[in-house]
Amino acid sequence: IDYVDKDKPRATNSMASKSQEQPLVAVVMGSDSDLPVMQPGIAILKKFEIPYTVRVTSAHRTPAWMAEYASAAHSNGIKCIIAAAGGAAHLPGMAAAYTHLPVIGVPVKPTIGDGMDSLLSIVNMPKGVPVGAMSVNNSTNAALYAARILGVGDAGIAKRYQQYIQDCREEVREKDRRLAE
Ligand code: RP5
Repeated sequence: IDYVDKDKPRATNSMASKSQEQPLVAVVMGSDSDLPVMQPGIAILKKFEIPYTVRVTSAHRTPAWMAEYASAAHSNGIKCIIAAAGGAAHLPGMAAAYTHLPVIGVPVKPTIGDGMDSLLSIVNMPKGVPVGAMSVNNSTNAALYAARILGVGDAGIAKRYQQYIQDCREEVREKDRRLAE
């Protein structure tokens, strides 16, 4: 069976600059049109030196492929899934239904509306199938949350996160100092 959606090409490695090592985070998207929203999060994964992969696994257009990918994620070495989708954003919830791995949802703002439909589609899960839900288009926080999860068992990632916190604090203090001048 060919699970690849021929009308919607997968995000290629060159588009997403896939890391070379065994991926620990899978960034899955409902469409390659979600990729621009996910780029800030991908930049965070790179900054924290977290190996990742980026794939298009649509819950609606390629349901069998989506199920296959989420089902195999754990045995393929993935530790955490970041799932982005817009509109009727079922991908994070469906991915969570097929894996016990933590799934972090990123609601993508659709072309129509403000993204509340995407947010509610992700956050309003039935009891028993938890999905972490970030704010609309906030792939940065999704990646940071993935780093927090992975940092529990990886001293290097934890250390880089602590440095990130320090850098953020210093950045804000610097802004404050400039305003006070
Ligand atoms: C969702 O539909 C995708 O996650 C995307 O946000 C939205 C629109 O997809 P395209 O029509 O741009 O492929 O499934």
